[in-house]
Amino acid sequence: MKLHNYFRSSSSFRVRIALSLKGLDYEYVPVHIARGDHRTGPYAALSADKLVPMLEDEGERFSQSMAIIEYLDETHPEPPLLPSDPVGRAHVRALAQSIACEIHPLNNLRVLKYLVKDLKLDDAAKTAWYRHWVRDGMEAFERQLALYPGSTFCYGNTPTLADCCLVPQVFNGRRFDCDFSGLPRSMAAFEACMALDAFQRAQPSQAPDAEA
Ligand SMILES: N[C@@H](CCC(=O)N[C@@H](CS)C(=O)NCC(=O)O)C(=O)O
Repeated sequence: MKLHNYFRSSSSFRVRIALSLKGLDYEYVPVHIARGDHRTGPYAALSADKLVPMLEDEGERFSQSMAIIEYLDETHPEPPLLPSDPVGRAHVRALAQSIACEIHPLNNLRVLKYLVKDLKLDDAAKTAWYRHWVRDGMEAFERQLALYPGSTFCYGNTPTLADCCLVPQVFNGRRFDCDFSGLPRSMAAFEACMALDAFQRAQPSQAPDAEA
């Protein structure tokens, strides 16, 4: 398996967590998206959407982190990243999507670049935009967690797809000094994840292309 990804990319980090939780070996192929290598380099010819991550396995190329994680979960079922019952799966997917679909796309690299380059927002306005959508989305995430019984991780007592999304979002938000106060369930799940080796190994600072 080959994972085309970037150390700081939160979608990439989601997949690294899933691979790490499942103990799967893979070749790490760095794509420097901050430099634009995903749009112009050899990767652009490989990737239809010109986004990372992309997983190569069994002669196929898989895009979209959530689809990749579900593919890994189906092909390598242990430990499972989705509950065994349809109700649990729907809740976990909803939690994961509230980060992957409601927060992350608003703060993606190309969106931030568009705000600055085309709409002429200054750095302070761009950062305000970023922090606003992280805070707004995380408050919604916290309200959603409060609907479920107390648990160690986002949903239940083992990490799921929801935790694979939460942890990178917190890492990313911290780079922009986002406010994560008053989110007890979310942050307790984050801490529980970070107490596990699998999450530690997957974090950006441990990646082969990590930069200070
Ligand atoms: N929904 C996609 C998002 C992929 C994505 O946007 N990746 C970012 C890095 S986290 C990227 O490649 N950004 C490059 C850009 O915005 O030009 C997924 O979950 O994989």
